[in-house]
Amino acid sequence: MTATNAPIKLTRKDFTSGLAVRWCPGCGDFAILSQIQKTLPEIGVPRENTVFISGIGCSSRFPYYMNVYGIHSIHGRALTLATGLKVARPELMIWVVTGDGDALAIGGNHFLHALRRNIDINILLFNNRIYGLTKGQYSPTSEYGKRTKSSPDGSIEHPVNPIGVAIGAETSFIARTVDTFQKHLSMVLKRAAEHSGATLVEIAQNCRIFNEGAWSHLTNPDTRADNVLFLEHGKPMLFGKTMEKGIRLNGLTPEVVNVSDVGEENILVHDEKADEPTLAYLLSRMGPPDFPTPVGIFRCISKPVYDQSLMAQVKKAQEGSPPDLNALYRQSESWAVPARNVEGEKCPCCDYLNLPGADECEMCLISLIEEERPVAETRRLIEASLYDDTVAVLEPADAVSLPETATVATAVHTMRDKRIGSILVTDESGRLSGIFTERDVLARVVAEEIDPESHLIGELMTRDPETIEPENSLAQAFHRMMVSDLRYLPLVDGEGRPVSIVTSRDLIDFLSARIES
Ligand SMILES: Cc1ncc(C[n+]2csc(CCOP(=O)(O)OP(=O)(O)O)c2C)c(N)n1
Ligand code: SF4
Repeated sequence: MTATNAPIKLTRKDFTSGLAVRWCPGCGDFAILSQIQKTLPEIGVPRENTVFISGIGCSSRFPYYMNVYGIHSIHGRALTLATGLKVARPELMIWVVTGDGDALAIGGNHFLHALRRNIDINILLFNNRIYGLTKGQYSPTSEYGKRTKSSPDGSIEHPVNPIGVAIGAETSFIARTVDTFQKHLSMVLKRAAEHSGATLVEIAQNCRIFNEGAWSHLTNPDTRADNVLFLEHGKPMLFGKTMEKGIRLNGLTPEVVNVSDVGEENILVHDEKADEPTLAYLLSRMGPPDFPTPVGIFRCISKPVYDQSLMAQVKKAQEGSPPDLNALYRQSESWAVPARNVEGEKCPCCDYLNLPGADECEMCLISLIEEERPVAETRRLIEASLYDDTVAVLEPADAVSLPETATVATAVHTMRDKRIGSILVTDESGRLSGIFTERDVLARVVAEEIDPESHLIGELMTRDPETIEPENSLAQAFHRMMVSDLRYLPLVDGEGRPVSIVTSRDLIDFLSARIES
């Protein structure tokens, strides 16, 4: 809780930014926004001490609509900003607005740690069980088998239960409410605001467009009484139109019973302050089809708050005598790094000056052992050549080119007669427009049974192939061929006209000649 009282009475309007709200008509986010704006004046923290921080998603647009400080941050990271801000400015009341994707997929790690650390922030998890902003992919809370754009055959992932995760992280305040349960939502918000430590409020939110009806069992007026269990501290867990049903514990298994059959004294009584989270966990697992879905405060316990403990440690450290940093640096775990000097091992390959006695170059990892020097020297020469020499040293064969209008038959005959594996293809201005290789002959002409006399190479060639220019280095030629898995690399002049062709054979011959010499 942040204990600063507002000097003047604020209203909902004071918390409304006036920016046009960009959610789809009927989106559950509207109801939540409206209720938060109505409830904040009752919570009574001044606007200048209130901050809303969000990640990315439809729900994360929330800070724009609030007339308080706000940060629309990056995907999954709202909790990291909130943590930093709370530690730096403990007097602020921080609300984090996050979606089920934002908090539980990309931000799952931060979610867990913010909760377990018990940082005094309030996390509002808008759970619509879908990625809304990115147009309807399944999320970590989508049900098994859910068909979406990213799971067309049905999701094969088991959904995560945010309340269960929060219990596992020993969260000190955990609640669930529903976007359209206005009074309930307001009550839960106030309780969260009062609480000292991390609070998680899961809000069942309807995404009108991509997951309409995900929570209709809770909101449909005809079925709601049978499907919702309102948790109240110290009260029996009753539900149904006339509160005729209840939850009883049979060993460690909850069951739905008729109150008239078992008597109200046998109905489980809710205890949000229980030391043991076991019952809260059992509740978190309840839901359709066998159980009503509990809403309300699952857990509200007291435990040390991270930011307060941290501040106490900082204060204590500041009160003590100033630390001797020099002594800290020089305690037994420190060691001296000898200065590099001419007696170090100079790498024959890259010239890096290694520490004396090094077996291997720290920079290029080549062996520095005497007997292995010739290998290192060869490698150095080859590397130097790759970077210093241009492709001209390969003396590549002159380009054999044909116009796009030549037939496939002509190209194949030319390749056979000249014993070459590729033809460079030119457009009407004589510039390189494509390449036709033996691979095209096999994969297109032979495999697809194309008539070579009636088809032109312009139809079958690879258009706009990767090229190289005479002044480019051998290393560039190697790189391009490797990355694009090429065996032929046309060499073109400054105008884009074919000059010659570099083949993988040329490069292999060059390398082997260098190694031999
Ligand atoms: C690093 C990164 N990855 C992915 C995205 C795409 N992206 C934006 S919002 C979102 C999920 C939104 O879903 P949710 O958090 O449930 O919010 P909703 O839109 O449903 O309110 C994704 C995957 C992104 N913006 N940034
Ligand atoms: S896509 Fe869904 S969650 Fe997003 S604004 Fe529209 S209805 Fe709301």
